[in-house]
Amino acid sequence: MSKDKGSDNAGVTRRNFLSATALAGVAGAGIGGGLLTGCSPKAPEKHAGTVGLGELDEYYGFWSGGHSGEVRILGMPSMRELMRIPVFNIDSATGWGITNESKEIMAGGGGPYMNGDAHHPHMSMVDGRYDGKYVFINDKANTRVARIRCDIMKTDKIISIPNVSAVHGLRVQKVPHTKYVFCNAELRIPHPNDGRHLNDPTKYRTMFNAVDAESMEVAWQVVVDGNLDNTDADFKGTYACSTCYNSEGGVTLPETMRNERDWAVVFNIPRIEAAVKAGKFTTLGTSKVPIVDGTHGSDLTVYIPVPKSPHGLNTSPDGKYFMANGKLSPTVTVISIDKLDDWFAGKLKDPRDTVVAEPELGLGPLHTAFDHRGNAYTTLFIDSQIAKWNIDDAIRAYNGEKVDYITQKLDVQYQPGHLHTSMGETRDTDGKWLVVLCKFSKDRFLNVGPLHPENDQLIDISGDVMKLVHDGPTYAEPHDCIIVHRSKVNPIKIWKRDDPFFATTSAMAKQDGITLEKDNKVVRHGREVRVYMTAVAPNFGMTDFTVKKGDEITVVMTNLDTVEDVTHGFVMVNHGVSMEVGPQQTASVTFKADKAGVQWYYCHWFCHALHMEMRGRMLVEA
Ligand code: CUK
Ligand code: CUA
Repeated sequence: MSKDKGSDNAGVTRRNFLSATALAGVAGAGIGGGLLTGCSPKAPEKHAGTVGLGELDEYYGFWSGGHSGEVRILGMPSMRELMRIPVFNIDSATGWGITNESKEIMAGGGGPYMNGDAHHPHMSMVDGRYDGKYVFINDKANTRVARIRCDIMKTDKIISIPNVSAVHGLRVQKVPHTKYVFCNAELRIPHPNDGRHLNDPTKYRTMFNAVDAESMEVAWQVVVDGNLDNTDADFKGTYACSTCYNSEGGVTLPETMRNERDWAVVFNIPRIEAAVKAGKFTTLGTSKVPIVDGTHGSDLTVYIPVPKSPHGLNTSPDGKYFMANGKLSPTVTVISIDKLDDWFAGKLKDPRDTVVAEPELGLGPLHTAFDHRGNAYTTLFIDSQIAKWNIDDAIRAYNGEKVDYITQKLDVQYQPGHLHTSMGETRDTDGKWLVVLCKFSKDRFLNVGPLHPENDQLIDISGDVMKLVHDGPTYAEPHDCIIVHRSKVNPIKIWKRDDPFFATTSAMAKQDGITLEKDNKVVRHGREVRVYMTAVAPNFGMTDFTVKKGDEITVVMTNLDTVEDVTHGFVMVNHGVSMEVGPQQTASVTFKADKAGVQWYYCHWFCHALHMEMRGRMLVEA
């Protein structure tokens, strides 16, 4: 699969386009033309030992950007960064957080916030397999969940989750399809949080949340005991399971560390849905979201005691087990999903009867990943190692047999958090690649000052032993990633004119009697001035327009180019304004004309040999 040469796009490439247009007659064509045409590939060299120059990767990697607030797309296994998708952050290049279209999406999540803390990117599924439609991601910093449309690779929805504080663990429902996005609110807050309670921990609660994946509305919330950490769903559509620490119900660190055991909490989805349907719920404050009680004694949940402060929660792709990673205990607790059926049918006395193994792996187990051969791979944060172990052997050992379930320990550099195998959270797990997201790089790279990069390492797991093959420095902080076969993802290359991404702007133009695909006009509504402009390389449809000082200007730009990769930009100098306008896209930005005189605007996205000349003037009359 990774043998393709160059681009697999039929039709016009950027290079043909340039040679076919205005290059003739451009003095010094070497400036623009040379830049774009002078890169003739040499004989393929191996990149990361895996993918040759000009060859396409076999997988898309979707990487969380942690507290940078973004999502990144990497080509796998080369680990080349292909794109950044701004989500919760402000982005100068694309104008995310600056354009009207992105502001409308960001407003859905409350705020305005300039930051985010993205941890867990997960793709929507049908029958336990990626469907290529959406990637969802949490924002721990501002209690939000965002959705990325994978056809355009842009964020299209951001919502804030009511009644809770700090959304952390996030996973999708896998079967029958992603109806819900499950997310854990981590920090406990008083219910109601009205300023009366600080030091009464009995008033503190957090909740497990289900978001409708299509409408992006919160479907329901479940009150729990303790603090929720990570979560995952089964392959039946019946259960989700979350790690849950602070069984003590404390609010300070010493208080939350007292107990030897905390829990894995299992949520019975059909029972929760039935309770909501039957009206057995409450609401909080102004929110209308149904809240059901899942605390101890509820028949909607079961609290399975697991060793001290568990962290990662992973479902094995054979659908048999939930695994709670011990963090402060050297163990991973393996919970049988079949036995959960027995528990909810009233056939078991003790929630611990659902546990079928508890292998001891090393210090600081945080997360576990899987291949299709019955192996599990667990990060050991404190030991800086990956433990590869056999699930069936661990079960036999738990039943008293003398078996060595650990087959290999591999040093990684250093302190790994999440790890992920290719297709590893789906039925299509293929056991080829393992990526380990290490929190510290220490001495692995050139010194770049006190702030070090992190280190995402690539491990070949196709053979009997794990082999480390690549170091990948990363910027803060890829907690988690998914590795999706490229056959599952199929983005468009040129925008569709009726894309809902800019529907609000199109509707505004229509009201103004504007045809975006051809008009270059200024429409004034009092002090509100709308400047409708087209762009075709290397020209803006309007090279000057006149407004009055104090006017509020909205520039609406439509890129009429139909050539792949010809993106224009718009920067109004000294106005803090920039935006990306892709082929056939409309984008808009609003700003105040608060400086009299000639104000230049220019295209900041390299589009043509005459890109530097693509500019115009706004005259602001005093
Ligand atoms: S968490 Cu960061 S290493 Cu947010 Cu999934 Cu475990
Ligand atoms: Cu248009 Cu650069």
